Amino acid sequence: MVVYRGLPPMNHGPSRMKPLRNGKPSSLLYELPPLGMDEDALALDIRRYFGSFLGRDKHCRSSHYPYRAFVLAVRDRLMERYKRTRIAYEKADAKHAYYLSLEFLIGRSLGNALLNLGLTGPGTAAIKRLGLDIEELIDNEHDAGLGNGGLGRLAACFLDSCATLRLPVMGYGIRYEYGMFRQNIEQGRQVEEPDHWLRDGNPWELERPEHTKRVQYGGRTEHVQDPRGRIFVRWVDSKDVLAVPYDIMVPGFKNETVNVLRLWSAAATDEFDLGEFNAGSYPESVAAKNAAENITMVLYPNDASENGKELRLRQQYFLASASLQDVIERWELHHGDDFSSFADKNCFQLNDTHPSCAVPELMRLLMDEQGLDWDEAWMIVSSTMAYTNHTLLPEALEKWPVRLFGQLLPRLLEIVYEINARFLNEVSRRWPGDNERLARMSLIEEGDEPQIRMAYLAIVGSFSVNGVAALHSDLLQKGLFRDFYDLWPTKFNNKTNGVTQRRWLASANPELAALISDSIGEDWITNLADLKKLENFADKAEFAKRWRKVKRLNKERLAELVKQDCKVVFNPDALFDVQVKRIHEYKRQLLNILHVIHLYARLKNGETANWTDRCVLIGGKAAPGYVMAKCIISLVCKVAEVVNNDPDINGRLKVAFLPNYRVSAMEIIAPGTDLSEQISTAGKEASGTGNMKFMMNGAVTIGTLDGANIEILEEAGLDNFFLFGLTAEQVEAARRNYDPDAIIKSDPDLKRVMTLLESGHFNRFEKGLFDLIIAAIRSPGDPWLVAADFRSFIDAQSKAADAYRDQNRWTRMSILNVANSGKFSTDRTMEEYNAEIWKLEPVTAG
Ligand code: 26Q
Repeated sequence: MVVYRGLPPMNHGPSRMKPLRNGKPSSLLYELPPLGMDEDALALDIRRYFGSFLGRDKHCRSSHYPYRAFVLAVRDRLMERYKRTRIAYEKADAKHAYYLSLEFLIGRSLGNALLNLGLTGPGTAAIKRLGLDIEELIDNEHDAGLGNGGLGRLAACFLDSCATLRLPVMGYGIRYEYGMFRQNIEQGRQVEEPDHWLRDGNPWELERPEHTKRVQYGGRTEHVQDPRGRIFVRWVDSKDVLAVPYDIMVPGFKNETVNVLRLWSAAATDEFDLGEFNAGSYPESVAAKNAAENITMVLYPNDASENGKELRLRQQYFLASASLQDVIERWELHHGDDFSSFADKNCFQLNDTHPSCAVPELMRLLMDEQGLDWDEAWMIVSSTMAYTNHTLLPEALEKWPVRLFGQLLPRLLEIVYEINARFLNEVSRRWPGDNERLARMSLIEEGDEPQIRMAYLAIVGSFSVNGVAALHSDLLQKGLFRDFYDLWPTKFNNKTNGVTQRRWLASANPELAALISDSIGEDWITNLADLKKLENFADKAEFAKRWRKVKRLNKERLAELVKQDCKVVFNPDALFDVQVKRIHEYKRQLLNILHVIHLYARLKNGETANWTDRCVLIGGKAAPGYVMAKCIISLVCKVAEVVNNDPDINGRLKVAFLPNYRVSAMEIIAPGTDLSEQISTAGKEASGTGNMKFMMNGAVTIGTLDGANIEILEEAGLDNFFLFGLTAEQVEAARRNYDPDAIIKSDPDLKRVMTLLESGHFNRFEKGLFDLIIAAIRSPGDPWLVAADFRSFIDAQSKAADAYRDQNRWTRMSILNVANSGKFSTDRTMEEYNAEIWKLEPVTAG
């Protein structure tokens, strides 16, 4: 087979390094005795790293260097396991899955690495012996905020579970220089500050310049014939960018497995600069270099697609192309140009449509670079790609203007057109003459500005399409993707999300974890369903007492955070009522704050019979351009200011907006929460995963029948869940003749809330500040039906307050929530992905 390789060789990093004369490293270089896993060995390594590698001494006053030294000692232990794992995978000739995601919201790594390596005890002791405090060191780590929210955090939990299940799964993502922005609150307004998380270096990553890839942009295609008459396509005159990989190791729980997350960073090519330089424009060449490196500069901070931004498309293609080239490079190492078993050994999971350029890109690589014909290539692509959808909001579906796509990725556009032509052929064979259906299903949406529908591209290119909770998957099949479900019903499936109990219970809530393990053993750490055994303890007074004590401690910890970051004092005896997540109208933080205003009005009116003291915490970031979301943050802040400073309220109600909500904050928040707010308009939240973290930590949910709440309710039972609101079906019906003004008139409580809000009581010095919000609530077109669910929300809240006053009853509910949270482990989720989509064999490493 003739293989065309049109690209000049790379001149980056390793190519400048001198090769070994006989081409092989001495085995003495890489075969090492295993590192000690005890306190002594760790303490010695930490001292050596601190004094020798980092060159610090007694004058070092910062806890940063001891932290660094500790991380390096831990990383060595990850590294040796990573190598053994790789050898085991190679030996087993294991099939691999690749999780392609524009986001991995990792948070901090130290605590998790210690836990999974079984080093928490020895590490804590070693640090103590060196006269330091482990919590203080852990606090030095800047969150790796390479994600917006749910979708990014899910990717991180998935990697933890895959490593724990010994599955050969590798993550591929982008190493953004700037992660999710830091949120400051100034005068009740969100102010964004860039998150330069790599400023102090990232001791967890390892640069791998020898695996650098070249990614093409722009230029044009040439269709040329080889001597045997075969047509080949060359992508020429492109402006290329290098993708340099950085690896982060992902340990499984005490199983000797270490998988890897490979993050790509953009770098300019050398010839690029030289060309410009020889033409006499040195500054332009340096500027061009900058433009190339801009590709991985910053994470887009919106968690609903912001359409049409060229840089975003560059990022998406950058990830897809570099990752696929990387997999193919490894394939060629063992199989040369024989791709006949490629599909048996590889599987790509697309985390939403963001990496869906992978579909046409793999076609291109197989045809243009490897010389396969269309049918061979399509067979491989359509049996290795799987797509996960994470949203039901039609406005959040990604589309790219054909014009932009063609300018940036001319070869990919040709391939997309060909995929579409063949696909529409299939549709018209199935439904002859149904032109409306053809237009509906086409990968190209026609109009003034024709657009590529990326979700459709992903569906057509994949053998599996899944939603992330039962209701969500159901609604995808009945609604958004109905035509595709009619065509290929067996492609569609559900994989209900989860979270990793290692981070979200064992590590975030060590006291509760210890109490649980004390009662039912430690199996739950890798088999969460085991928590069911806690049901036997729900009515044991002694156990309940210990449970309450742990919750109390965690509430004190949370109160400390709130005091530090919000300057508001929370009383740990009060009901801690928490809603933390991205700020979105569909998530209805607004409904939450209306309830707060209702409570405030009650107190002001002396309606304090059966009162329950309550502390309400709301946190989350708004996309910088999302005006309404920012307005909602302001409302929370202003209501907090009024309520907290009103002497009539006297501490019986407290409200705080927590700035800069992030993974490491949730690790303190979830354990200290009593009531978990999951109050989205039914049919809008695909799954939710915060809901699971709260449940696992003994919070009771107040929620709608939306996303995974439905499954949480199924597991916990109606007695242990505060249910309210319209169902997804009722929401659709209610929209048709929705009259919020009538609802407000007929409900005295809602009327009173609206009167307070409209009187300007919360914005006395900024008239009109909340007009947008008031108009939204009163609009017959309000898609989120805030007024419609107000009454049932208030009633459910009042039931929650009553339940909390009976501390025995509440503790029982809390225990039963944890006992029934077993389903919501990503271990279960990953087992389902593997059994039904990836079909990998677990491999024992070490
Ligand atoms: C797309 C294009 C351009 C710019 C940004 C984006 C973009 C980025 C992030 C679009 C969407 C996201 C993130 C979506 C997300 O986090 N969805 C959540 O996924 C969770 C995990 O499945 C679910 O639990 C949540 O219900 C869902 O909202």
